Amino acid sequence: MARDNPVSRRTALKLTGAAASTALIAGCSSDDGNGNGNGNGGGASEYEAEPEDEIHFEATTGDWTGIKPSEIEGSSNPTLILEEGETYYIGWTEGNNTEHNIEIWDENDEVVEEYETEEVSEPDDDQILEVTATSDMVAYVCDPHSSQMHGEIQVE
Ligand SMILES: [Cu+2]
Repeated sequence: MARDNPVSRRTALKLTGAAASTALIAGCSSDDGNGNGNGNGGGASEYEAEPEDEIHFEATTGDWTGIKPSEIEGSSNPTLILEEGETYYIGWTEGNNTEHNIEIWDENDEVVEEYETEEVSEPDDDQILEVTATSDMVAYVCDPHSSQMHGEIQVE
């Protein structure tokens, strides 16, 4: 028993060290994100949409960059706050000659209803989804670039 104590204390110290450096890293990145309300030098990092809003993005492969409304102009993957049962027009109107689409996902990364578009390199009106907000919606995503072009949806 007496022999075990130093070992477990050392293990505990090691774990504490790892946890401490993780906390440091997390602290740094959250500072970057919160410095002036957004991390990207653009518009707001979240947007409480009005019913019937047209919410347009540029598909850049690296992210969804907000075009309109003006609150999200330049924002990278801004969080969209929607009201349950209200309708919004969400999509992309500019691209970078790479194939993109837009889909609305639930928490299991499944498309909600049929809120998805064809993959195209030049956006047209078909890349705007008419979305009636439901509580299972959690993200708007480009399927081929779902790790980068991935914005959060909150339905209230
Ligand atoms: Cu894409």
